[in-house]
Amino acid sequence: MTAPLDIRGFRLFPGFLDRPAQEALVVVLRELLHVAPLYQPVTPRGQKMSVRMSAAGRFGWVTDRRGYRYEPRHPQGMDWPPIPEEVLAIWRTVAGVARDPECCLINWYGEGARMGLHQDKDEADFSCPVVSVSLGDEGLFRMGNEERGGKTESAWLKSGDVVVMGGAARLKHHGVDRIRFGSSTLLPQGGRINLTLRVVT
Ligand SMILES: O=C(O)CCC(=O)C(=O)O
Repeated sequence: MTAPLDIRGFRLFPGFLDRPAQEALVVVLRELLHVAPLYQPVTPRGQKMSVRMSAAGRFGWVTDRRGYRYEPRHPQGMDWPPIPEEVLAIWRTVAGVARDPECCLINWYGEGARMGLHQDKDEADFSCPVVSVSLGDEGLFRMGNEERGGKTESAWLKSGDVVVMGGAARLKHHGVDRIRFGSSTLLPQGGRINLTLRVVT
């Protein structure tokens, strides 16, 4: 494993997954999304998010008119499927903590989808990082500060890249300004999948 790039405490591992590993992960995720389909979440203020979401693990992160929270079931009522072993293996290599993730949030970005700057702070234990895995089209990832506002830096995340948001970066704002739709051949219909692995309790 080559040394990660450090941007404001965000540790970027470019090309962490090679193409065969990315393809294998897509196969596993397709099966998973068959069991726990993507849905379009709504913010507490009632705005539809542009990404579609699902999850795996003991908990999924959800948002609706009742707020942001972790839930043990998909909005359609079924249990979330288990986090695939291939995904756990990534966490165990880079996370640097003894605990395994309890949530693998799955975000799917179609053409024009984005994610505003936000903090991941619905978890109980901030000593555990959030680990992100990117697949498919490139996404422009913006990294900011713990407080709102101030300078930010951006990096294009490519298919197979992994980012560890821990330590000084754990509560820093981050988001995805846009994707380069069609920039990758991994997903035949285009689009970007991002997994974020989280310890929840
Ligand atoms: O899509 C990404 O790269 C980031 C996703 C994210 O920020 C999140 O799920 O909290």
